[in-house]
Amino acid sequence: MDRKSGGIIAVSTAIGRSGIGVVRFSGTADLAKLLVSRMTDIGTPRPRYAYFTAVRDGQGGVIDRGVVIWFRAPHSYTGEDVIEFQTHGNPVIQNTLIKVALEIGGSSGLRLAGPGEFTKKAFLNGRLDLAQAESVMDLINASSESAVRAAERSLEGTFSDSCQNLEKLLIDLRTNVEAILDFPEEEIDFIREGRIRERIGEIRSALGKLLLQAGQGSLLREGIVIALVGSPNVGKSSLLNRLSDREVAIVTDVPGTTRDLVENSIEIGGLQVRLVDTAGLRATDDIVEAAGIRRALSEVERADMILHLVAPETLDSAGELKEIKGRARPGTPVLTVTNKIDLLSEVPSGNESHLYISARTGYGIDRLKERILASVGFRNSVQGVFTARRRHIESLRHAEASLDRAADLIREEPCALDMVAEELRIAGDSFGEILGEFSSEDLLGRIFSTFCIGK
Ligand SMILES: Nc1nc2c(ncn2[C@@H]2O[C@H](COP(=O)(O)OP(=O)(O)OP(=O)(O)O)[C@@H](O)[C@H]2O)c(=O)[nH]1
Ligand SMILES: [Mg+2]
Repeated sequence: MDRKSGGIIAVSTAIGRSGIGVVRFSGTADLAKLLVSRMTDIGTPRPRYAYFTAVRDGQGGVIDRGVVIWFRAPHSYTGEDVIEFQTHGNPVIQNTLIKVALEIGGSSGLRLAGPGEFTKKAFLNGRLDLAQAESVMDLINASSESAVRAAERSLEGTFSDSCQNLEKLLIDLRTNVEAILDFPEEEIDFIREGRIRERIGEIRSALGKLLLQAGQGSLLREGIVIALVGSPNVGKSSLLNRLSDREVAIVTDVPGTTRDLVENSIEIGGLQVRLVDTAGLRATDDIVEAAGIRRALSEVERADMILHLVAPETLDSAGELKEIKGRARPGTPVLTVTNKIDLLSEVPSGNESHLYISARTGYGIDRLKERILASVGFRNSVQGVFTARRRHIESLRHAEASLDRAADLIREEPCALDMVAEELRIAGDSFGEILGEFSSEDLLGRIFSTFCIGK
């Protein structure tokens, strides 16, 4: 436990005026007792009892009246002694309360909490693993009901349990392989080798399922960014407006209307999508337009998906498409969309990577939405989705790659069992990284700095 600091304190509810506001303290039992005795009328409180009391300024004056609860270590959110001061939700009251607490406890090491510090303590004291700690913030930030449910499942430990299970299976298997290595005099028979191969296969397929769920969870949590790019006047801004159901961007028949990036967030079938409309791509001497085009191209590099818009009259769409694909991150889906199809007498049928729409009439828009979801692999129907982060997906992919190498190695003749064991170890470590069994201060810093203060 973090004994060096006496404790931390912060406002845990949203800053502003509200019916109730909570100031939370976490720290040593001594400091908790000191604060309760100087700042409340409770005397010696029973843990987890809600006391209605005056909250005092240390000189006997009353700051406010409210409910104070004391959670004794280790039965608290952080695993330390925690006090919740539930007063009226007024920043002046809360700041006064904190100022008084700091005056009383400052010499015992009480200080203001940093972002996510309560949750970091909970992690360091073993109340949560790292994946669960991350899901606390995901739960607070979730912007749809499915995202809330997914974050809740992660916090409950659904994701962590699966990771722990796979980690354990990998350790067991590696122990087996190492046992064979330790007794080289005993011939390795097919049966054992065949069994190892089988078990690698089993773990691999469980991991595949976990990756699918985690991928959905990560999409739910993070959403995607879609860039609308193409020549001037093809209807990029019109499509942005159509998908947004309102006039977000200016539309005119003057080529080069859009110059800056115009963004709007929408939801498609439960997926958060940030649409970015861009300046039409063309050679230009206009410095403002040229700056806009540079922004458009750098948006192509950032986007998770690109809609390459063309119009029936567009001449060189192949060259443009090549440039776009060259700039996009590898693996980014690029969908070509021919707009203004209402101008044609006959509508081509299109295929997986080429759709025909009319931003004006709305033709093909539903199909476009379906294609968007399919291209990024989003299926709202996957069961038991939990939130996951890119960091988790990366670790799972590492584990997957190691398992695939192990599966290849075991098929070779003669079989290098020591290398199989090593790949199994690497795969197992990937799960340890997700759960935070060994994590650098650096990683922890990065994770918790994105939290809000008071959580
Ligand atoms: N007939 C028809 N006209 C369209 C359609 N979509 C857009 N337009 C027209 O095409 C012109 C250009 O539309 P914009 O949405 O401004 O095109 P843009 O690609 O954003 O153009 P820039 O911002 O200049 O790059 C406008 O006059 C629109 O009304 C469509 O589906 N059918
Ligand atoms: Mg435009």
